[in-house]
Amino acid sequence: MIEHDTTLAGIARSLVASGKGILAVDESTATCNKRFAKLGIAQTEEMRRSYRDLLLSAPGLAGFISGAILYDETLRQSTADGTPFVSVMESAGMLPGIKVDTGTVPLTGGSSEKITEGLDGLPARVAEYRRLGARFAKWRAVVTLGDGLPTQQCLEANAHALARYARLCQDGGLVPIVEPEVLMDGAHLLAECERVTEETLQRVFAALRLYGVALDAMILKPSMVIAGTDAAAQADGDEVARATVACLRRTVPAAVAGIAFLSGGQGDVRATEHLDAMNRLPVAKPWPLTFSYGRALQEPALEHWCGATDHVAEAQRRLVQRARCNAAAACGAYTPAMETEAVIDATYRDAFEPPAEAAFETPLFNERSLFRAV
Ligand code: 5MM
Repeated sequence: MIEHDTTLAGIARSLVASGKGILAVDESTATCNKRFAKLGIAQTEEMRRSYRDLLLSAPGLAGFISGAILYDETLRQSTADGTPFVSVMESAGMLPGIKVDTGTVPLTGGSSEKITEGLDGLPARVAEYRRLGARFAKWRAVVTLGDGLPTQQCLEANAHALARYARLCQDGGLVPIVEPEVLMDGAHLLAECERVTEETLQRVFAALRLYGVALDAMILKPSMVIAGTDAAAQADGDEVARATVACLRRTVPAAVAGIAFLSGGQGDVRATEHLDAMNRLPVAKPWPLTFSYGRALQEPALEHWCGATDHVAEAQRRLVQRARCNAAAACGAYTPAMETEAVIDATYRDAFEPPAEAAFETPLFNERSLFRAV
């Protein structure tokens, strides 16, 4: 029998285990309905349940996915035969997670910047989610780039909310995923995204320290350093990889259990290529670099399914295909040929061959600097 490390640090390590990543299925009802509406899928609780059933029950998914982040509604739902999703995940070896923020609102009256809410009553919700089977949580803050943006108030308020959320989760027995997303919307160049991402992460880690969050029992979910969607020039994959890893090396302590990127609206294959390029870089990365994608994992499956029962098996295959490509990218072992190869079985990931060990530079952070031991 396999012994699992059920400490918070052990759960955090399992989530970023080699060759695995996290599936984000935590779209709120409004977001899920918006995606369904675009494809002409009925926006009902039963259709949302059927869709999440398709995803979480996909054969072979657990070979590449360590855990899935769910929304409140989904955490309480079951498969068509009445088996709770939480049980389905546990039996397959995937950890159930839960989004605990309640969404964003304007930072101040008339502001175009956002603050994330959900701290009120959080300890009681954490306790309930834990009873329901959740083992980790997620909170997303958003940072908008633009003329005079982001403001100091936005960065500071969101950093403190993220840190307080993370501490409350650890106190209540959930591993926090800390997600500060620098949005891709806008015409900013890569260098501007890098400057803002660095400042955002510096403030987030200062706040995490202030709140005594144990770094080895948390996961960072950042956006990649990338030019805005409307930028005059888009950086290539190698530039994105170098800028992102350099920014993380300047800001993220080595003690953090792992880094699992969001995809943020990048195309699915592009998100895979960027993750792969980062893992191939011959520089020291003191944390595992993996994925916690939503759209970049789900889109091919959702677009094929479109609500049709007889499309379920192929939609599941498309999800597992994307999961497999990203799991390979998390080892720096993705190849474009994988896009068309059949997924043989869940153990196929054992065949990933990471690139030959390069002569790594001296790590920037080679000491474990835990803020707090759990
Ligand atoms: C940034 O969005 C998160 C990651 O998904 P992508 O890889 O698609 O960028 C995602 O987990 C997001 O937080 C959830 O979808 C919840 O979104 P809403 O808007 O419903 O709170």
